[in-house]
Amino acid sequence: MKPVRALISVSDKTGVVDFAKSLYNLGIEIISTGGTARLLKENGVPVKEISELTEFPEIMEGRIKTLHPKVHGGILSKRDNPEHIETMEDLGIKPIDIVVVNLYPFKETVKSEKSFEEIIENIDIGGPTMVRAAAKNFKYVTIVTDPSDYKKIIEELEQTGKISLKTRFYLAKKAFNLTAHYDAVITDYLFKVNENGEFLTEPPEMRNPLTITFEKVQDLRYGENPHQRGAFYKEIFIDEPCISTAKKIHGEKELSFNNIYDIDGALNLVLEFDPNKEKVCAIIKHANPCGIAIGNSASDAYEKALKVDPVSAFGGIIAFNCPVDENTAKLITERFYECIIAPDYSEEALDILKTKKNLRVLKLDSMDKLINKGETSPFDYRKVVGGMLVQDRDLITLDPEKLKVVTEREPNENEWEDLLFAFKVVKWVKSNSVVYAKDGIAIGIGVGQTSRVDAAKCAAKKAKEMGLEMEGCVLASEAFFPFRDSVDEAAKVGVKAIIQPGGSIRDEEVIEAANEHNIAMVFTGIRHFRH
Ligand code: 93A
Repeated sequence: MKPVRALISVSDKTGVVDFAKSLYNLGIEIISTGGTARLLKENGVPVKEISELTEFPEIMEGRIKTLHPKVHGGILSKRDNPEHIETMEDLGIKPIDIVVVNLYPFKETVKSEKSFEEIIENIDIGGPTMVRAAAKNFKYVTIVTDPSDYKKIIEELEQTGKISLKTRFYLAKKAFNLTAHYDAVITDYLFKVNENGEFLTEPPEMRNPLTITFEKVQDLRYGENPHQRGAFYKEIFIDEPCISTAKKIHGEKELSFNNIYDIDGALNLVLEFDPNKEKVCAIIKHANPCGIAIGNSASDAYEKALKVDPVSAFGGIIAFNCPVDENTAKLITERFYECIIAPDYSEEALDILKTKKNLRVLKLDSMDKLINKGETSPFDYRKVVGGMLVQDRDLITLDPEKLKVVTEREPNENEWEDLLFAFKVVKWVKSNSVVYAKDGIAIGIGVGQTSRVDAAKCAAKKAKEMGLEMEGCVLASEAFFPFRDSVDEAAKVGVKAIIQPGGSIRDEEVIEAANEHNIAMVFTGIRHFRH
């Protein structure tokens, strides 16, 4: 059927004037609400005000504009149902064939930090009601919610004089997608604030369904492998320093699925360290560090991190918790890396990094949030086939007061520093993991082994191969030692202090081993499995 009447009510007014003009030129009557009607009239499009159709004024500051049986009857009626036709004739309801609506900008209002009252006012009621009604009645009605569809609609009308059922069904699906997402965003926000609109400091409830909303940032060339599709979504209300808040300031190639995953691993790691206290550089491969060190400058930290495993560093991701200067940039461009991420770059550093066409340079925008411990993404999701595991993120940090020395020997001051550094590092290494550290450098990193003792052996083997001096180093283990074997291995390579959660049924045997080797051992009481 040829459409005769369109109702246009849009907050995002992009392209609406041309669209309405074209509809009008095709002989379609235009009905519109306050602001939309005004804009169309100003641009010479003949428009009927909604109040003319409803014979009822827009009231309560526009809260009630289209919530009227003459609007909803016009949208929801079955055009071939005699009873509906009779009701329409009796009550003077006119059919509305095309509904063009997009909603109050709720998300944008939250993000622009407006008052709570204004945010609540931007919960659209009349808009979603029309969108859902029109989408439900797709058999007869066309619902247009996305300005990027305007062109397609006009083309179809010009070519065929009507909108096909196929197009109407496609648009109806988009419409329900919009209202479902819109309500999810409102729910996400409301569960993050209290009744006065202040953000909660605790993570929200794990509700069913989950109330966290995401929006697509970009489609990716492919997923983890070329035969898998991939896309990157960001959480809508999160602003902490993370890959989704980082800005790419150089690099021709798009970030890949694996790049984004690795950058996330890198960030988790370097953001453990307060940039006001220590400068840290981490080099990441397959989401695990192959080098990390504290330095007295960015370049010092980088050079020390690189020493740990320059072979694995090839094609890796480098992350800093501090600004990158010219000297550091020079050193970095001597080798091949995929991406670099840091809170800032000096102008000179950026010029140097830009000479590498394919090096993606990312800048973290919200380091202040880290320092102030601002809004954080509450959950960690792990997909399993047919379901999803959800847990709180592992954001716990060590309380130095609660650390317990369980051996005869106490760590000395340097060892303490290395122990705390190593335990922060091991937290972000895939389990089973063991990290050896000396003078602020993770000299041996044992990654993702199926036994702890193998993690200890691998890390030591690598450190030796790289010619790194292990005598006097410390060891961190992300979970307890089930047996004394790892302690015996540690003793062989010159470990003088160990940090681990404790809590094994064989803790006594493990402590005895440490005492035998005159190794100091600290229990943290906190485990950091990372699968
Ligand atoms: O305040 S509402 O919830 N009540 C309504 O009856 C209503 N009808 C349309 N919001 C309502 N709308 C929304 O107004 C639309 O969804 C659209 O986003 C906006 C367009 O208003 P205007 O034409 O005055 O700019």
